[in-house]
Amino acid sequence: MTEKVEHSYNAEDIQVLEGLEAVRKRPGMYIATTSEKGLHHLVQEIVDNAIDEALAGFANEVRVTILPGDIVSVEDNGRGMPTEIHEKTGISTVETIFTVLHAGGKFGGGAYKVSGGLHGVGASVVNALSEFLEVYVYRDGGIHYIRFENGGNTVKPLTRIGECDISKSGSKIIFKPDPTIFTETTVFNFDTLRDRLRQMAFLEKGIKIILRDERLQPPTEITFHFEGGIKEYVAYLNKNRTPIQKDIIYMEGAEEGISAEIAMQYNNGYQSAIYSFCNSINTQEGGTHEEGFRNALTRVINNYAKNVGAIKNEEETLLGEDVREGLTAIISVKHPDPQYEGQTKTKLGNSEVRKIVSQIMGERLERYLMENPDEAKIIVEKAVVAAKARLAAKKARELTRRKNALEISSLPGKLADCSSTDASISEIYLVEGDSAGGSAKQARDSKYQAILPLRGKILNVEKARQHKIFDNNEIRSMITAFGCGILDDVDTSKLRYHKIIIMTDADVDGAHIRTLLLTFFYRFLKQAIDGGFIYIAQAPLYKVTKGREIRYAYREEEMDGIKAELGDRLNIQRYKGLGEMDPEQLWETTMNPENRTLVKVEIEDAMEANEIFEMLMGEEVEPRKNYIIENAKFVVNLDI
Ligand code: 28F
Repeated sequence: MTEKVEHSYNAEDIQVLEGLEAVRKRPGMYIATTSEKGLHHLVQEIVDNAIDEALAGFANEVRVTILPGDIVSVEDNGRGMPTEIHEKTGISTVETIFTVLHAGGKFGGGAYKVSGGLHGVGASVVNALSEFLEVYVYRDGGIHYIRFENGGNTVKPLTRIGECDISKSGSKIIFKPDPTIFTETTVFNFDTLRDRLRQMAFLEKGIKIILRDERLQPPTEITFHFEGGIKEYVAYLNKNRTPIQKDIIYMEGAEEGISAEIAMQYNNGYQSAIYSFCNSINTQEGGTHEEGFRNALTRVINNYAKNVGAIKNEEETLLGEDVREGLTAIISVKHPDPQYEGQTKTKLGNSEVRKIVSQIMGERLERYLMENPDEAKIIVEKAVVAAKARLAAKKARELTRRKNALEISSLPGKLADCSSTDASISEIYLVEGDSAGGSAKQARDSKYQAILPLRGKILNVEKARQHKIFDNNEIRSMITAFGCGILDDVDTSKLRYHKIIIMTDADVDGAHIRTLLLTFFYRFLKQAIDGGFIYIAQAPLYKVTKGREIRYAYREEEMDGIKAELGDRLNIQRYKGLGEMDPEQLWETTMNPENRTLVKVEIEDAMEANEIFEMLMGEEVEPRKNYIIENAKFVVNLDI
């Protein structure tokens, strides 16, 4: 129950209440979703305001604390929000910031507002979507406090509630997201907050960010503080890789109020991990800063390679993919008025940035190569070897194409195709092993279900140069069967099946094959993942029978329920592999669209996916071992 607050409501105030009411009515207009991702966006918004106070030069520490009861607290040691009362409205600045949409705006001093995932919806949206929100301002030796409830209703105007040391200043916000809005979950995920806060600390060098979790005793606390900024970020990313350069190349510059900094270091792998940011937003879809970076990198390394005679003719010119092989890089730009484009608004569109980044790179990288001939030699040699491998594979491919030029580009022999040519209803099952493949061919509905049996292990493309894959029959069969090309030439409108379903045994080998396939899709057919065409079939783990009653369990945790339902004296069969099921059962449990469960493969965070594939499938054993040890506790019933 909120006590009636006595002060005059004028037209502007009415607009204020409508503002927050509108947010509660259509939260999706202000934060992309009210799912777990949207829940964490709220924290992001408040943290961004604290980071902005640091970027303005008045704070150097941000503390985020997760409290019991799905409550979070964010505080900074900045100036503390202004506490004066607006003489006209009788409303304090603080109350305005939290009750008027987009009232936060840019702070003085020309600092950039880092905007959260949704580009700075502001503190008032967080308030509108919170069951309660409290603000403590430490300023001028006083502690000022205001509390809002049920989506931003002021319970008590800003009041001076106590004294603090004159030297202490800052803002602290405590809020509890509203469970009637965040119906999926209101539980904060420590790892999600940790990863984003670590990233912010790398991107905003010098700011100390502390994350504390008080939900369990003893509390856990982690501090991020990187004076080296994005140089330390590259070192952190390369800890899962083997650097081939002793130092990390760092370049920075600014022009027309736009600043850019780049850090890069080559490793001995074949994958590139190039991540770009604008005002601390991870521009996953790239944009003009990444284009400027790529253009300059290719230009500068080609020029240097020609000058030192590492490449002698046009044909040996290095392509972008050659100079990006094994490169880890962070590109971070600050822009006062960023334009975001793309499907998820994470592609930077400002055209002037391309030239600025390209110029900074052009000058600084060229100078670095001239001043560090040993490092330059390593970099150029790696690119030249990559180019030679590419050319050799191209010739090999042309040869194979010329050899069977007389044959039509035949579909792989092992493919049991479906009769329908309508891709939108057609499915292809990638089945592990010939026995399961055989039973899948019998089980399927051949009108729209094709089967491609895969023999043995698929090549681990993570550890191979792109062109190596053409030597692998399994991969070639899949590429031919899908019909949509690979890498940059993928055209999903040519995809012959709109469902590519991975169906492997529910054992360790099956999991390995599935991971190898996912690595192939991620590295060579990412558009098929982004387009939602890749699925994983869910085969049952157990068949439970009692008399004529049959139940299938797809996960361990379903067994208790089934046992409770059927009682004791049950016959329980543990399926070791798909081959143990007869075609009838395989159809009923795993392939029949009426009963089957398919898991769609989706990539929520491109950067996280890239790092996970590198760690799971890449050269380095140590990171994989650590990951397994760290996560072994989550593995249930591992049958070796
Ligand atoms: C826990 C989250 O939100 N910190 C903030 C400040 C400081 C000032 C400020 C904020 C209204 C529109 C200017 C103080 N003194 N942490 C935070 N710290 N907002 S939010 O001003 C907001 C004004 O823009 C501040 C002098 N100038 C600005």
